[in-house]
Amino acid sequence: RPSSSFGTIKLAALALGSLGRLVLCVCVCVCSVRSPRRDVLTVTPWLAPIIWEGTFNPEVIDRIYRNVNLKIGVTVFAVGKYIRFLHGFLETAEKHLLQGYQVHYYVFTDRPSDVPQVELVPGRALTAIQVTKYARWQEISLRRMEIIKHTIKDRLLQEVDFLYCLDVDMLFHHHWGAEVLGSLVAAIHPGYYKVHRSDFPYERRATSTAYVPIDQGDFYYAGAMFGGYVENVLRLTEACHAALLTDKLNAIEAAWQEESHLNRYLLDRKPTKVLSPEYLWDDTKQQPPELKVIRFSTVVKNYAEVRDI
Ligand SMILES: [Mn+2]
Repeated sequence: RPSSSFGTIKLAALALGSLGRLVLCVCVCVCSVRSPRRDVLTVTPWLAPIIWEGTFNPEVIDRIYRNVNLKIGVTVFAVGKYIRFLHGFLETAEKHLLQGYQVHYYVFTDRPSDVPQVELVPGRALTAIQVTKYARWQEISLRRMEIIKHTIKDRLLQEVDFLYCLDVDMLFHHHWGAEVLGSLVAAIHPGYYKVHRSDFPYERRATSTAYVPIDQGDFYYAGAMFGGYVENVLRLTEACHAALLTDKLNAIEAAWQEESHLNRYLLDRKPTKVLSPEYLWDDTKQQPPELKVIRFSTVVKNYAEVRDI
């Protein structure tokens, strides 16, 4: 409790003269690190930080990461009607996503010529990569892991240090910075951060490779964001793609497709950093008091209309 005892120690230090000033100096150094949030969980049982507003100092973080020439890749899928979300995504990303860092967007789309012209901050780049449009949105979801995996092997291992795979039907509203950088990073799904794990929408059929028994699970992670070192994202996408293929051969589709497989994978390979729902919110939900900021959230849309590609 550094802050509560601080006043007493300060008085004692004044009374003690020069020795006291030394004590005071040590105390101030200790006091400059404040207790993190008490109203939310800020560390996982395996000691990975859970990132909430108030748990980090962006200036300290930038001093660590800014001058080491990091290259950060961001993938989005803008297939079929989802291309309409790309402009808002990019425009808000240029204001809030990893400002001051070298970010390279990789946009997977069936119509590269429709990728909007958004002015990028110097040092940032965008590459459109042609992909096939499939009839069902579930199929696109199934293909994402495969496409990311191939793209990492083809070029991203050479081009980026970190890779973050995001949904495109989202907008940035607030700082989404270098505090997200980590070895293997996932975000808690905004719908399930207060829910008991037995109520998580994991795949519950043992015949699926995404199966999670009712008494297991840490968090329910959102499929709309995963990232980390590019090598770790390669391992993740390889494992999820293999699991998706096995399920396909067995004619079973996990409850939430790639999100189910991502959750299964992260049960065995714990993320080294977990993002709170500030980093991935759902605008159809009311903002609860513990959510001090909404950094990135879904665009409210008509799912039936937009998924009918
Ligand atoms: Mn989405």
